[in-house]
Order: sequence, then structure tokens, then C-alpha cells
Amino acid sequence: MLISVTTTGSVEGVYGNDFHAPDEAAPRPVPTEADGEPASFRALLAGDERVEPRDEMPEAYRKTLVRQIAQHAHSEIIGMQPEGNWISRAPSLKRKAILLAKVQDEAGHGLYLYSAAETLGADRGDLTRRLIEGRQKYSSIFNYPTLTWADVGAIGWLVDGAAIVNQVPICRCSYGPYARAMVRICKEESFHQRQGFELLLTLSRGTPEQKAMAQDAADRWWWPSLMMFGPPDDASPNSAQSMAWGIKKHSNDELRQRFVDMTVPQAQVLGLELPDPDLHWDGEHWLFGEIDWSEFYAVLKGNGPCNEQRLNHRRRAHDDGAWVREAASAYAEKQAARAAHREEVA
Ligand code: BYC
Repeated sequence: MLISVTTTGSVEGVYGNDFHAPDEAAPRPVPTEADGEPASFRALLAGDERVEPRDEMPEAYRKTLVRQIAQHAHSEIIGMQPEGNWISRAPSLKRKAILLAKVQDEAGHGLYLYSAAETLGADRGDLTRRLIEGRQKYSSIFNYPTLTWADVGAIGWLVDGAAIVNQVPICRCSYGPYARAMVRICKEESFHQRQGFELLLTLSRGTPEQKAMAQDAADRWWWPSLMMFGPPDDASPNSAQSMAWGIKKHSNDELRQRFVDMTVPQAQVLGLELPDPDLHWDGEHWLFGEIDWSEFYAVLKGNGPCNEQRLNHRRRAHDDGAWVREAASAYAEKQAARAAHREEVA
């Protein structure tokens, strides 16, 4: 990948291809002839057409989508917390305004995704309950703390970078509402990634203390970012079926490798080391060392550094918002009653 840094410090060629995966022409996996799948559904998949809410679909496909979309929506909403932590302490008004807008974008992404889940018959209140009761997951990455201002840059560069690699192919997934929501989300994530990169570039060209802060953030966020792509392919129970249904277009390991190949040259531009002594170029790819999967599974079980804090905060926000939900319902009821009365007298 060609990366050039202009005299103003902006980076060109980081994401020249924001929402088209490079292998767009790759053949789509042929759907399995599984029992009970409506012929109309199989025809849509075979023709690389989108399945829409009105279409017949197998119950297991619907459930898988609700699981993935809900997990994705929860990640966006919980993902507001680590960065939100720095809004009041951003080092300048400009940085504060940028961060505020970014965190607000994440809220928007969560809302598009809950709406996409609703097209599958899911109830938003029920999904929120499942999250706060710990019955539905959100991305492991948001269970790590943001200890310094540089972490805001590392989240943008690495976490949003990983999110883009993972989510660009979902713009072409088989379920229409999810695919369409993802187009806008990926455009915004791409912008977020650039702001994180630019923030870190500023720090890495700053004082020795600022450079050290950027390096420390890269050290702490690198491995958790690789874990975002999910377990290795041979330990990923959902991948085969999700790929056959066109929900996932690439395996977890494939996307992880794509992310590493893209990110190592960016680290070189930043002048930051990646904390992996085994990282090396084999002529085709940047091969990386062993991921500590025991850490990933511990975080998934609720034992990451911030799991409890994140869920407690989400529960508190939900409770604190009860009066808003009640007021909105009362208003809607009043409006409906007035409309009914107007119809009666007309
Ligand atoms: N964290 O069979 P597998 C963002 C679970 S938000 C937690 O490979 P699948 C952003 C997985 O759910 C980023 N859990 O599963 C926001 C499954 O458990 P269940 C979120 C994980 O679904 C704010 C089990 O492990 N992005 O970008 O085929 C600021 C086995 O895994 C994780 C999305 O959600 C994980 N990292 O593949 C900045 C993207 N990985 O459900 C940025 C959409 C795996 O069977 N989601 N698990 O109990 C996906 O693409 C897929 O769901 C995954 C996992 C690749 C994540």
C-alpha cells in the first residue's frame, strides 16, 4: 500500500477505497441446500440479491442476524464510554468539538443498527434489556480503559481501523437493511479513523513525553484490536453458516490479516513500534505473533478490566432515562387520543 504524508501532515492513501472491498468481484459462496430454506430465499442468495424484510427467510437466518446486528448496535453504544471519558479533558476546544462529534456519530450508528434489527421483528427495549442483563454481547475492545489522551487517538486509528476492515464487506451482506445501514456507518468510521491517525501523528511529532504517550497507547491497544475480529477460524462456531448465508463475506482470520497488512505501514508513518517481536514481512503479508486467546475469552466472560464498569454505566444511563421514555409515551398517547377525537367529531 502506498502511503504518503503531505507537508501539512495529512496522510494520503490510508483508505483510498473506503467502502468497496478490494475483492468485490470474488465469487460469493454458493448457499447450502439446507433443509427448510425457502426456495425464494435460496434464489436471492444465489443471485447475489438482497433479502428484504418482506421476503421469506429461515428462522435461523433471522436469529443469526438479530444476534449479530444487536451485538453490533450494543458495541456502538457501549463504545461511546471509553472516548466519552475524555470529552471534558480534551486538550483544546477544537479537539473537544471533534471528539464530541465522533461520540455522537457512534450513538447514531447504534440507532441505525437497532432500527435494522427491528426490521427483523426484534424489539429495541428487549435488546437493551438483554444487554444490561448480560445476555447479549458487545465488542470485547470496549472493556479496556482509556488511560491517557493518546488512547483517543489509538481508538480512532486502531479500533475504527479494525471496524472498517470488518464492516466494509458487510455493506454487501445479504440482508438489505443491515447492508444499507453499513454504507453510511463505514463512511463515518473512515473519517473517525483519519482523525485518530492525525491525533497520534501530532503527538508522535510532539515532545518526547507526547511521543511516549502515543507509543504507550499503541502498545496497549494493538493486541485487543486484533482480537476484535473474533476467534481464529478453527474456533469460530458461527462463521461457516454465516458465510454460506452471505452475512459474513470473509473469515475472521482473513480480515485480521488484512487489518495487519494495512496497519503496519501506517505505524511506520507514525514512527510507532508495534508491540510484537515476531511481526515480519514474508514477501506477501505482515505475519504476526501468537494472540493471547485466553485474554479474549476472559474478556468475553465478563472479566476484562472494565466489563463491570461499562455495564453498570449503561444500566445507570438506562434507569436515568426512564422519565424520558415515560414522557415520550405519554405524549404519543395524548397525540393519538387527540387524533382519534378529531376523527370522531369530523
Ligand atoms: N467481542 O463464531 P464467531 C465499532 C463472539 S463497534 C465480543 O466468530 P461471529 C466501534 C461472537 O459473538 C465493533 N464477542 O462469531 C464502535 C460469538 O458469540 P455468540 C463491533 C465476540 O458472529 C464505537 C462467539 O464469540 N463490530 O466498530 O460469526 C467506536 C464466537 O465467534 C467477538 C461488529 O459487531 C468480539 N470481538 O463473528 C469505535 C461487527 N468476536 O454470539 C468503533 C459485526 C466474536 O455466538 N459483527 N465474538 O454468543 C461481526 O462481524 C461478527 O459478529 C464478529 C464475530 C466478527 C464480531
